Amino acid sequence: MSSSTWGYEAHNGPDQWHKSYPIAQGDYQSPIDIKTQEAKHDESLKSLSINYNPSSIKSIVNIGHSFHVISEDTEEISVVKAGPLQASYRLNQFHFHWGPSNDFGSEHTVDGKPYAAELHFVHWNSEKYSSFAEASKNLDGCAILTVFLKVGNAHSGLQKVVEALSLIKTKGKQAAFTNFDPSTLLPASKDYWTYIGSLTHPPLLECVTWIIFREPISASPEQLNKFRSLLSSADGEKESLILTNYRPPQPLKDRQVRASF
Ligand code: B30
Ligand code: ZN
Repeated sequence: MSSSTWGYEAHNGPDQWHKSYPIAQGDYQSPIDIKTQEAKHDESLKSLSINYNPSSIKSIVNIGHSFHVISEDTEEISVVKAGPLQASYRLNQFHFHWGPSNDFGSEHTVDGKPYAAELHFVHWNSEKYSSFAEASKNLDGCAILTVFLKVGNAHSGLQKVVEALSLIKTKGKQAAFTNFDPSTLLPASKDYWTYIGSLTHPPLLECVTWIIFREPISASPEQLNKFRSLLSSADGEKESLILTNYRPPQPLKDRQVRASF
């Protein structure tokens, strides 16, 4: 399997990735199942400082296995710091993971239970490194804020994202997506679990401080269904839908999940 052909199907999916990316079987892989009774409350965990700036959000792009909403490094940056973090981490993009139905599709699970989908706000340590690519080669390089999506009422912030999907139906398509406030997608409670892990798809680098909000946000079945209307094929190619793009939980090994609450 060459680096450009990994995916989420049986022949190139998560169970095959280790052949091209041996780190897939490493000691710090993500996602994991969060066993709530084994997570240890840590008094020293501070509350998070999230400073998202709507003017840092610039575009939305179909990358074939998912779509990204891109935050650009201008003078108006979006950052997260404090909590378990020792530096300020800059927002690079956010994206979602989903499954073939709304019954499952999250990457992390809680006490063995999946959510319908999972949102990742991807940040990199801009105090120590000069790009996401450089940061991702280091254990303290990345911080990913994670929000679970459960089936329920439609979400007004998510609706703006969902409505933009019709502009990027095929792989490689990009559209302007501006003046969106990412913090509208955060839950009310900022209680979180945290642990050290990896990017959840190739290159699977072990660079991530994961920060996972306990409280999910709601999304309607119609909003979730729209994720599965995107195509993994480019214009002019045989049409194929992005029906699933989650990696299942990996062994916790010698790691501890800490809780802020
Ligand atoms: S995740 O949040 O752990 N699912 C990457 C970033 C975040 C995650 C997984 C992977 C990543 O950066 N991968 C390598 C480069 N990317 C470009 C990118 O900007 O972010 C290529 C890609 O997907 O195919 Cu994502
Ligand atoms: Zn992700």
